[in-house]
Amino acid sequence: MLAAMGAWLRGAVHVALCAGLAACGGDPRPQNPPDAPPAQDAGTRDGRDASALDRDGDGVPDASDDCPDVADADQADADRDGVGDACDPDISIVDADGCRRDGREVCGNGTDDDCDGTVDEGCACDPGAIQSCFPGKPAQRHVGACVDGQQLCVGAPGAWGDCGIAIEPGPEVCDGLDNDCDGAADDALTCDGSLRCPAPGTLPDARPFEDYVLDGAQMFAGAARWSWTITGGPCDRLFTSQGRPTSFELRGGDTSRPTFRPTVVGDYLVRAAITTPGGDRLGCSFPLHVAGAGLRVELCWDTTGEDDIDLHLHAPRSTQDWFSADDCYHMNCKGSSPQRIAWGYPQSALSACENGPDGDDWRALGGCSNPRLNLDNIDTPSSAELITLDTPEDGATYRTMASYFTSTRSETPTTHPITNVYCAGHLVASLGQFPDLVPQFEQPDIEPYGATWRAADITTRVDGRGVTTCEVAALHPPGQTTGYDVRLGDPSY
Ligand SMILES: [Ca+2]
Ligand SMILES: [Ca+2]
Ligand SMILES: [Ca+2]
Ligand SMILES: [Ca+2]
Repeated sequence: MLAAMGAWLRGAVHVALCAGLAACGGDPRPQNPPDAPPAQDAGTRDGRDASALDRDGDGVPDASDDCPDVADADQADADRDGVGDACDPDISIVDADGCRRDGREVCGNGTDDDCDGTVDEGCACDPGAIQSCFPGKPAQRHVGACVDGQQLCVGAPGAWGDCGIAIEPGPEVCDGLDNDCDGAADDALTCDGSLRCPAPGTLPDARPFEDYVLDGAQMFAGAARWSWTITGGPCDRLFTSQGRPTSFELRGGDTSRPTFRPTVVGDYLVRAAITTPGGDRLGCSFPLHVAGAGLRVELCWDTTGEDDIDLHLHAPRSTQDWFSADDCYHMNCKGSSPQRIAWGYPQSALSACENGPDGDDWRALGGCSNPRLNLDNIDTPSSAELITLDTPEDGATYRTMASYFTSTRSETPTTHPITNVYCAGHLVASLGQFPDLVPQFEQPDIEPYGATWRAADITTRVDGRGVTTCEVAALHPPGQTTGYDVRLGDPSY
């Protein structure tokens, strides 16, 4: 999947480059090369002097600009053919590291095109959007052990934040991998082959609610002490920062064969630290993908275990109030719920849910409902809430909402919820993360519910192979273009 995303992103780079150049695939030569005789008519229809025109605004008049449609104030022309480097098809726009010679950062590609160490800086984005990114040199992206991270769009107007949980190029070490991402594994080293770390994309995917054994013996066969750590998505990072348990389990983290058991899909980063009896310290870092079709919405908050916040997902083509049959929530969407929603979606195979909470109830129902509330914080304290819809419709829009039900704290309690949207196993949006916290999300004891946060409208597209992609539109207070739509005691859609 990472490879597929890489191909997609490389495609995006190409499109963006073409959009940025005057004549991708056409004749890039300037209309008036610098050595051409002056045009007969130097005037324009509005009477201005054509010699003063400067279409790309780089300070060099078009008549003498070696790239009149691409800003290149320095007029660099390495091969001296009269066509500036910035638009010359004879010269690659990028150097050997993949860095752009014109110093331009191309937006929306998750690549550090200008090689200044930050990715897509100065680019507009929708707050809460997530994109794959790579903080190393562009030529190292998707090469060897290098793996993309993710960056979150924050603030208003939005700007891309740090590119987190990527695997960046590092010094070459004996591990069977290409650590410096130059295309050759263990190059310039003499290795005995005792350490073999998994290359990106070579491990089978994990699945929610299923045990996944990480086999250290495949990496290092000798006697050793082991220590494993796994970094998960936004909710797990929130829980970890607060010293709370994560949504996933890692059993036997000090053995050579630990078991990982995730609840939510997405990209995880696994690290194994190995200490040999002689005191040598070895290590492997690699991505592990937890796969899952369709749409998943996850909700967590910073006071989990003390406050009961409930996740809701609304049926498409309906504006019925929340807490109705058109709302998937704890009263009708769990295996053990007293009522059962009927949105007309087929059940998924039992294996998709029977190993999670309410397993006996799902088995009694003969399958996993769609959508379903897989995780309810009231049953699984200290975890996130999760709604799964394996079979979303093509072109349907689902609204997600968080409702502050109750708190064990005595004062008017405030909390900070995060809503994450995953499509086809990939995190595509995360709303409410620091520093864009949801304000005034509190429980002032308004019956029958306190604050409600309508987080996003998610429109799903399902292609001919059944693969879901999503467009996530964050919701704002009525009549506003920024901020969070938080209301008190209001069940309306
Ligand atoms: Ca940059
Ligand atoms: Ca870029
Ligand atoms: Ca190498
Ligand atoms: Ca290596």
